[in-house]
Amino acid sequence: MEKRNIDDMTIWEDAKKMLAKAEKEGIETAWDRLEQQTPHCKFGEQGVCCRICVMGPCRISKKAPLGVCGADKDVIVARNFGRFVCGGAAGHSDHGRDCVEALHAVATGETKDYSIRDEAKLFRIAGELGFETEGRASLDVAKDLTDIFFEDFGSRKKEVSFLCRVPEKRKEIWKNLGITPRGVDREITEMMHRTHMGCDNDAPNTILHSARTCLADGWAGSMIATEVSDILFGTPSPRKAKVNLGVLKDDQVNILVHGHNPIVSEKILEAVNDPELIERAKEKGANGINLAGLCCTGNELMMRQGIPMAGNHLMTELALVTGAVEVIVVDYQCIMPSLVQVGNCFHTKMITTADKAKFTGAEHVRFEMHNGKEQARKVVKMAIDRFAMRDQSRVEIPVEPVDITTGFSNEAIIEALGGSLTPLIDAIKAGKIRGIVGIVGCNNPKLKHDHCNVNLAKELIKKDILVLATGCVTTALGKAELLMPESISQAGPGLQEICGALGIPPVLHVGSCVDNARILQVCALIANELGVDISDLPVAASSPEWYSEKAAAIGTYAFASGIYTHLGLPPNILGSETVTGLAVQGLEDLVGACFAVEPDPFKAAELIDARISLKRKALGLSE
Ligand code: SF4
Ligand code: MSK
Repeated sequence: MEKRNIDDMTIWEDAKKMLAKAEKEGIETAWDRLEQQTPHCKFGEQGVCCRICVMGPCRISKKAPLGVCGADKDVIVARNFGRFVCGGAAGHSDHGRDCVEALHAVATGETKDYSIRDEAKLFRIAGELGFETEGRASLDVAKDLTDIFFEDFGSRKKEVSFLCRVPEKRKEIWKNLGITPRGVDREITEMMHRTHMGCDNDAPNTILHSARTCLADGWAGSMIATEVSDILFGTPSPRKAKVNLGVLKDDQVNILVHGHNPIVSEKILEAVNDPELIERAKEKGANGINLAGLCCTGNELMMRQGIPMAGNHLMTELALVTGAVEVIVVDYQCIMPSLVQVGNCFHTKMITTADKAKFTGAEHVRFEMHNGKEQARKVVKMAIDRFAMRDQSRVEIPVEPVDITTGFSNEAIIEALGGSLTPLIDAIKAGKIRGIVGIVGCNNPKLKHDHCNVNLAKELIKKDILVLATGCVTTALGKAELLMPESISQAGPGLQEICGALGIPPVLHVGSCVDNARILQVCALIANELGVDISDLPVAASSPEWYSEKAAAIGTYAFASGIYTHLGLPPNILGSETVTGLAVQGLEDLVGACFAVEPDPFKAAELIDARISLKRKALGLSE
């Protein structure tokens, strides 16, 4: 691969300045390593390399069309895709289980470090799942709720609990196809079983179970993660925050939190506000302690507490290149191992907190339910002590931060609408809001950083399409100032009128990766209100710059739920016409939606727009 010009690598000023600094100081980044890895292995890219037994590895070509066992390219591609999305479903869902364990520890008195911050939501969800709450103590209800959620991970149920939210028509489709999600661990285990040598050797059958596994993620693992996080840490409501590398402070102790689960970062937040620790920082010559987020841990803290966001996936290394970060505290998922090395180029210490996500070279401070507060104080003290090691002459904070609005949980959206979704549905019917699109996911150095994320959102709002953002897309859209009410001037006239009247931006930040479950729920609520299926709605999903197994799992549960899903890059399935055909067309006949792949954000906007027009017409709605 030819060396790329910095201007072709990213659209952001802060990223460009830090890339230039990294180059000058000889610090390697993901872009450099991509160059070293390019061209990628064609067999891997096409998905036709099989490594699941030691008669192989086998790679399929014209000369060798079958693996040693006789598996063809369709079987191998389907198995690889199944295991790929299974990894993503496992990631989200194991995060969900950690949240349930935290709530259980609170309910049983095992910990006093955490508590229930949104009791009303606890009771509301308990009621929704059909058990008695009248006159009961909240800890009692929480204990029962966790028992139900633990069962959602197991194999004793015929369907996961939140299927009560799914429109009847959709449930019928899943039942007829045999893909109703039963239990998170059950579907994940079965996916691994099916893809063992000598089991599921029928590509469409394997793909259908991939859908079932991901539905267990979307409607159980992720949904449970979101709802329990709200119960424990509070349901997000609109608030202001700041974004980009300018949120770092050159005169303060800077602590970054990175990963996905708020269980660690919420305790770090408490510790940085501890007057005793602030005093200690001042004694060491700092003007205070500054906490900022990265990726989805950043989203969780920003949504609920307004903590500033330093950057998204491709900004994580560059945040350390500022030279201003004392410690980076991580939980799990999307954390590049290279952060240890980049940190070592400065005084920055990486601290891991979860036994399931240790990094060689990082310091491990194990967070458990009973010691969250104590461990957080320890981490903050370590950061303060490192402030003296900072070489101020190497510090460069490249830009001023940008304002954003965050906190649009479903509850907050309904409140902004005056108590129900009716005004939103009326606006959709009247064509003022022509449709809704969730833009979600990551960055990928194969694509110009945030170019697709930002331009797709801009194009869609111009077409009167409301955008809901989660994950790393949020930071991109925040930096582009699309998350401020003032950005309605960039929206079409209908969206301008509605968002203007409500005082909300045309792009709403609804959360982190697991919070895509909030989007599923909104779609289900609208479909139920209209008495139709989710696949009948003028809605779509998009992950323009995705990279991860989790993003593929999200895309898969989105289309299996009936939501047309755009991807900026294809998954590694192109080696099988059967699997590719299913993904981009065949599944449409089965589940009423499919994937569309288009790297150009302007063309992608046209595709999504055409889909929304089609759905509006079918519902008898005017344009
Ligand atoms: Fe090769 Fe079949 Fe083994 Fe895969 S399962 S490595 S195709 S022999
Ligand atoms: S962190 S999965 S890079 S959105 Fe959720 Fe960002 Fe994608 Fe990770």
